[in-house]
Amino acid sequence: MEMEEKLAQLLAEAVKDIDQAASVKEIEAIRIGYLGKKGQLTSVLKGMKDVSPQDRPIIGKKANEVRDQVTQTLTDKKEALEKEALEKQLESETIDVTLPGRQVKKGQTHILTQIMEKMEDMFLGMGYEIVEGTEVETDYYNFERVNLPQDHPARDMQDTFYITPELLLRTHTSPVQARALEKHDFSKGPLKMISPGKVYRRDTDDATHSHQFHQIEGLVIDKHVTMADLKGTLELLAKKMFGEERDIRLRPSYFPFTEPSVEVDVRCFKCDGKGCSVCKQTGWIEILGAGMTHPEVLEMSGVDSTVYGGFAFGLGPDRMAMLKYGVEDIRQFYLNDQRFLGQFKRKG
Ligand code: FA5
Repeated sequence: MEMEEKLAQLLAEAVKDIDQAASVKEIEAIRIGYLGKKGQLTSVLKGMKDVSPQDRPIIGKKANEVRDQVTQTLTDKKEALEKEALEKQLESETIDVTLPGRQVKKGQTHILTQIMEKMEDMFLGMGYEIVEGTEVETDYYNFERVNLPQDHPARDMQDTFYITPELLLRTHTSPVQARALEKHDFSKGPLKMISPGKVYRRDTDDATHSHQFHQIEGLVIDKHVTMADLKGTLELLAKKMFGEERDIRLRPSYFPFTEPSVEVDVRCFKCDGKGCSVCKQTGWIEILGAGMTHPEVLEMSGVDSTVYGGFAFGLGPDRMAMLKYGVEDIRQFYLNDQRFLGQFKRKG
């Protein structure tokens, strides 16, 4: 029977084609080629009209079987191909959960920022406000307004990076005093401020000197401020930063913008006062300069020095961090070596 043979042949060819198919896309093309409207099965079935009526049901049944078989073979192959593709993909994306994870390196606040924030918190708690200054300053504010006129010999105390004859990198945070004083309205109450920031000097770098370092300026101006207030404030600060047991000393000094002036030293952490290379054999490390504000500084800012007075200080947070954490060389703070900086993780 010719029709039956054609159907059997079609089935055999279809199975062979399906077997050779390498992708789901090819499977779809084969399905259309055999079972689609214009497909091979349809064209074979066109021959039904020539089949005798009694054979038609048999051929019809056979044609349905062929359709079902081709469909089933297509479905099986498609599933097999899909499974294969999925396995390939899974294999390429396999995660080895036994591999040790890559450590994520977390940064931390720089130790100098930490120590400055600690001091800021302390002063904010005592009612001080924080005033910002700029690192590029005028000669006028950096020197003249803190009682250091041109050619004053004390200018040599701070070797300066000049940008132009009038502009410089500030050598200390003291110019912020003058800027705050001239802005402050004393009819509204006293001035109590601190100003943290970077300063620059043409110092030769060594264990305790850096050409760029930090200062925190402090200024308190009111009607009845005394040297005892300054001493109490500095002692409180030193005890808070270094603990009760670390010795400090106040030593008479000279600054053109304060009279009288003092410097505060803390006993060397390395040699405990015996003298070593860190403290340059003195047994002490200087951490700040301070004094009672010179009347001239107040007058230049338009403040009546017969009514108002007070104290000022300039802290060196770099030196304080050295003392607090036993860092033997100030330059360590500026090398950006994570092995060093990573030791100072802020707690809480
Ligand atoms: C001053 O700069 C004054 N303006 C401080 C001051 C302010 C006095 C207000 C009175 C009233 P001096 O040069 O001593 O002072 O510096 C103050 C502190 O900065 C020093 O005690 C020290 O801790 C720190 N310091 C000074 N030079 C360096 C440096 N090259 N490297 C690191 N720290 C330094």
